[in-house]
Amino acid sequence: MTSINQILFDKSQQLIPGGVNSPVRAFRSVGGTPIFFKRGLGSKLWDVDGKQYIDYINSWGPMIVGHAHPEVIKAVQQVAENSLSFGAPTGLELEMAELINKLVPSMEQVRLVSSGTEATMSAIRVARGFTGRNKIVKFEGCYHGHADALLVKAGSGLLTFGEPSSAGVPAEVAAHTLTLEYNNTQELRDLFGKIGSEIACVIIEPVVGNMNLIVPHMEFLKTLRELCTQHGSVLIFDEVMTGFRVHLGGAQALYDIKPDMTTLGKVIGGGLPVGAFGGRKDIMSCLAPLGAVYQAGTLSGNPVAVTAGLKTLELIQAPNFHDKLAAQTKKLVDGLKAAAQEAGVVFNAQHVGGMFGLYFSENCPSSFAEIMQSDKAAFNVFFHAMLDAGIYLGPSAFEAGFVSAAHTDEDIANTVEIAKKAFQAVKAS
Ligand code: HOZ
Repeated sequence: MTSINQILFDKSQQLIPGGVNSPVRAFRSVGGTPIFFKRGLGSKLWDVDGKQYIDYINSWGPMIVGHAHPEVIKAVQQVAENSLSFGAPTGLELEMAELINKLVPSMEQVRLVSSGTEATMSAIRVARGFTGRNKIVKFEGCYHGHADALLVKAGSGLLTFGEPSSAGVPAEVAAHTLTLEYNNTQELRDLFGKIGSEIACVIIEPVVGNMNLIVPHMEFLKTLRELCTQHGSVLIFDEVMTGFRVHLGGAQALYDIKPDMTTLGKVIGGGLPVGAFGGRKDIMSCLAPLGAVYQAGTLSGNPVAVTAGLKTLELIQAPNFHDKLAAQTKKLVDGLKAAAQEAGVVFNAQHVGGMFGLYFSENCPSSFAEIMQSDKAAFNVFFHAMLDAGIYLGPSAFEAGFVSAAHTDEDIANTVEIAKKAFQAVKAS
């Protein structure tokens, strides 16, 4: 009998390009049919056919306290009764700005938007307006949303399809985007040495989560900070993924490096659409209505979305929240490494806080070139063996994974048990 899932996917493909509203969901890299979900609770998801999964995507990061957390749901229900949107200021937005400033003090001023893409696109416009320069620098394999200027040698869904740059972006627009290798300090020095005075900004994922998980070298991050300061370029940390996840204060707190601007998304909305960008007051003052850089949004600071974010941020300020999250993620990573070793499969894994990377390679990669050398075919066998047994991982060898506070010891132990069989399937493939 055809499953409800298959019926929905077949119909969706008639009306929605590829049957999905975001390409990373399409399973194109791993093959097979994307799972259509109906319900989530804590660490678990249930698909439309009633099958249960342990979720390691967590909506790509936002569900850090688990699905349908009762306090988040209650707060959203209560605020929704006062209207879903005003298109005018609310006290909730101020509360959010104060909280962001408290948790991420480099964000002296902040503006709320509705997605990570909006946040990065707007931050770049502000950086260009502030410096009066056009050139921007990004790193190969980093993904900063789908604004034209940023879809150059990008990660995430573009990597899944082996096309790191997008059609539809005029060459003239892409020409202002310069791309360097992640963790390559010499390339950075060389570029700044040549054209430092022309660089408006450098945007970076301080821990990369869009070409699997890549950890920064400290020397690389420190040099980046120094060069931006020397040359008057704005350093933008894209903490859409890492913000409130790798540490309460984001990667900038974890590594003690202060960017000029920061972009946020995912956790800040607790599962509803919220993004934010902010930073030094002198830079943010360039924004309309104070300055000449225009940026706007009908639903920016939406009261329901902001409430979900505020409640989530309240919950993650509980004592030792991030230590526990990191410890649980470590258990998963260590368990998977041991299971792979037992099965004799070439595999490695690592985590930063509640984010993890799984690699079918000897070492943990530190650049785009290295991650491209990992064994994608082995990942695909592993992915499907895990999925069949009810473990929901990112459907691509180039995505990071996410653990939530709702993942129990039992969840981790079950996952590792299932992985033992999945690694055997890899070995036999
Ligand atoms: N960028 C996220 C994963 N790498 C998820 C957002 C999306 O593209 O759907």
